[in-house]
Amino acid sequence: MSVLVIVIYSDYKRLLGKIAINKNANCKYEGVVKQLRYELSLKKIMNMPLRRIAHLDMDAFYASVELTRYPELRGQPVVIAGRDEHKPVMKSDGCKHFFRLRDYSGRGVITTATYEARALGISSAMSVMKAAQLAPDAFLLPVDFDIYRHYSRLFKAAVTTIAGPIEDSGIDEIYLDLSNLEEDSLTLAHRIKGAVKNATGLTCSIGITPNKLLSKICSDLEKPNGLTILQQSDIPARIWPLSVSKISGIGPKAAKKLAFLGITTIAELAQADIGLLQNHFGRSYSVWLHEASHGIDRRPVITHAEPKSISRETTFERDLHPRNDRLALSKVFTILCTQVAEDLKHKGYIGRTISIKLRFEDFHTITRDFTLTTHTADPIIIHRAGRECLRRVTLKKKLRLLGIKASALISTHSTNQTSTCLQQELPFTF
Ligand code: DCP
Ligand code: MG
Repeated sequence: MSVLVIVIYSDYKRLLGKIAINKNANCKYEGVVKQLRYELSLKKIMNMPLRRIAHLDMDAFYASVELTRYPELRGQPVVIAGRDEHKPVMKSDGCKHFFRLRDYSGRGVITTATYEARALGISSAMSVMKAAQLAPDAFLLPVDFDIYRHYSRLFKAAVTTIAGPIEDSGIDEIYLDLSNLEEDSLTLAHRIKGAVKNATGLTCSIGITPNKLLSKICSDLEKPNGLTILQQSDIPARIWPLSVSKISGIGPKAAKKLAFLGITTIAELAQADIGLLQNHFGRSYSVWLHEASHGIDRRPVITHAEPKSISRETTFERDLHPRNDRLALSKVFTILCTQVAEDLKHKGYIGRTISIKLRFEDFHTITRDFTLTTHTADPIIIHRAGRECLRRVTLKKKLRLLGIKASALISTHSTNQTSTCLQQELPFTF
């Protein structure tokens, strides 16, 4: 056995091939093969500089923000999903009346829920009506994006004071490259958590590992208020037992396809035959799947990413008919265009390609683009471009969703084009 190991270590890639050929003969060295595959992947990344990457994700973000203004709901099952009409009402005795899930009727979906509500089976993206069946007495609060954006800015600024520039990867999550900081990971994590708590009153969960892929998995392992610090060598024990769906980039469709191949855990994916994967997923995704399962991810933390597009969309309470509900539709269309224009101005961008997105009652979804001759953040020009897109769609079926997007963005800080394009009457290409 010891001789075998020496040989293997001298040329393990070739030997792995040989052992794999004998696989069907119930290879007695299966354990060694597994370990070697892992060693091989370790070797691949050993040539890379060792990094220390953190992923931070706020706990039950929208719900936790709401609890800062309604502290009397702490410890209760609370769901964030309602419309404005579900705002708490002040009663004559000075107490607030909160709505419950059983008061809701409509087609909305849940954005998030407190951990107490999750214990009752409620989760993000579940329909509110379904949640109401599970927990009719849970509290219901409407969504208020402005306050979530405010808290998002607060926690991101607080982290920056400790860890420097961040990669903004969503309203409640960021990546940090801690490689050049001197303090140990545990101390840094506690300082970051303290700064977030001071700035917002909220808790977050942090994963610290050699790369973004592993850190994203780890920030979720001990939620809420979690902290997971992991080395590459911890992968077999901590990562491999998890479901493949824990890997960001393996969505429900891919997970289902993998399950069909008998692969449900990351360990099974790590041991899967790459040829088999390629037959079902194509070459590049299979290589990525293989590397991801071995905890390999070379992506840098990008601290100055420019947004590719800015968009707004809305799902209607009931499906709207293009002709019979024309007034309501054009009102929503105007509001969306105005919101996109405001978002562009607020974030300091102007866009050149305007797109519409339509989802019909049968869930069929289409998009149409229109490219202007100059960049803009003007709601009227965005509206006209959007209407140009609409003219290219046959509108017969009822609509479920409408969206507007501005892309091909440039920053107004790097150009003085805004004033020029605002003066133009109709900057369309014909
Ligand atoms: N969100 C949403 N719709 C979804 C998922 C999330 O609107 N389907 C919103 C509400 C969440 C926020 O995005 O508060 C952040 O999403 P997360 O997935 O990080 O979920 P939470 O922060 O709510 O909970 P967790 O503690 O699991 O991170
Ligand atoms: Mg979160």
